[in-house]
Amino acid sequence: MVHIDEKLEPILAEVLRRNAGEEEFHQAVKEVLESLGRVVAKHPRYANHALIERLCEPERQIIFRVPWVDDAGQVRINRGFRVQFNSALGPYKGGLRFHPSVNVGIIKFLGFEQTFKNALTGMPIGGGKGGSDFNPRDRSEGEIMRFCQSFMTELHRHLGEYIDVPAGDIGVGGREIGFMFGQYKRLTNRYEAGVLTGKGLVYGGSRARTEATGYGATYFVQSMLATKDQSFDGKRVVVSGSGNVAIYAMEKVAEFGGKVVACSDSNGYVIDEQGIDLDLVKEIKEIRRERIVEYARLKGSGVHYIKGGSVWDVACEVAIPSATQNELSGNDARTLVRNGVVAVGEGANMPCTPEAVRIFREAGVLFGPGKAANAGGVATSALEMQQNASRDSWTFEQTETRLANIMRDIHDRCAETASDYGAPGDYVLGANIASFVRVAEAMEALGVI
Ligand code: NDP
Ligand code: 2IT
Repeated sequence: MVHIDEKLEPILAEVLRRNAGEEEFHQAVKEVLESLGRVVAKHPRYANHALIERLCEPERQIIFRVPWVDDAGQVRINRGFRVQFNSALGPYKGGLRFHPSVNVGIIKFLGFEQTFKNALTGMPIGGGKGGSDFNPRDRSEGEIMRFCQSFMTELHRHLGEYIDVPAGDIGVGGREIGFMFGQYKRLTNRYEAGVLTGKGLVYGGSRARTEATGYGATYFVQSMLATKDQSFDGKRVVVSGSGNVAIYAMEKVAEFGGKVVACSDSNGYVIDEQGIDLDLVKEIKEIRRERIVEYARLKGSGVHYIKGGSVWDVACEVAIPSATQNELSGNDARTLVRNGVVAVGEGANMPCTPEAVRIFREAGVLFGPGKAANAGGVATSALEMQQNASRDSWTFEQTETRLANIMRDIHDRCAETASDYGAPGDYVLGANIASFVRVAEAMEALGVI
């Protein structure tokens, strides 16, 4: 059960009442409020001027119609969203998700989490998130382009390098960012590179942005393991998903000497005891855009494909859930603990259910929450904005070194904050408090707005 300080209970009650039915948003707010009792006890002024209430209410929510024409000439309608959550620290910043499950509650939860995540990076970026219930699966490139153009035709009036800077998320990668940047440029007649991140290298993108979230999550887990004098070397690792975050987490784990034995997509998972062949996953997912079952078909003997089921049934010492919210249940957590998991780093946003998180914490498993562990993506987006602003372009090594330092700083700040507040090793508490204090200080300074 979630325990909320009695001073904060009315705030949660109001969030539940005002955002009825938005379960993921409720879940994200509850988890943060659960951590804030200790802050308000130490610094009562943070409860003044309805600061926490304001932090739970998005500054602006935009919902719009996205009409487009499919290859058969039929008109289709989707719904577009952008939730501009908090701009105390900088322009709204956060990804766009294209997935049939998208609704305003999911975008709100992601925007709320993003506000804290972005604060943890120490960079001047506020929090926002957007997307659409458009399903890109099995759509032709022409359909994807027309959808992106229609989506941006409405969204562009709400964006700008000093206003709101989107990037990718589930279903939105380099190809989609390119189509959206092209349409933004055409509509505004401005080559405003800093309006989107995750761009291709030839038109203002940053080296290492594609790799950044997965690499960053792996750096974060490496830092957690180091606190117990452990490393990835020789460890069995399971990564869920096989998209952008999963692929580059697997790449860095292998570089650090770990062995990734399983990964998945929404249809099933593959187990390869030889270690997942990453070139093949990249070929299947980034080039052919096919299902992970192809991995088993192409590799043949020695690889198992399990349709449906849970990838968390595969025994491992490190788990990096990198698919989607609530993909790792309490039962999955029990299985992982029974199988000897020592560290879990959330590559995705809120992939572990509250029950799973409780089980990991009670079992003493090192647990890196998404807003800390996956912050490397947005941090590198902020580095992309820096390069765009200075009309510069850094080397891969330079950018990755900055990323590695940022991840180490985030890890250390979460760990120190947890210790300062009497809960050493509790990265959930550390991440929530460290990020809250940064946003709260800025909001306090800016007055009641
Ligand atoms: P991609 O679209 O590249 O990949 C998503 C992967 O997760 C795919 O393998 C997909 O399988 C699987 N997946 C998605 N939805 C579901 C679902 N409902 N059930 C089971 N599997 C699912 O997205 P990303 O890798 O960019 O994002 C993954 C996670 O990481 C998300 O939670 C995102 O918010 C988070 N994140 C992303 C960042 C980024 O920079 N891209 C930064 C920080 C966090 P399938 O193809 O079958 O749908
Ligand atoms: O969840 C996330 O942090 C992202 N999807 C990346 C956001 C960004 O602006 O790079």
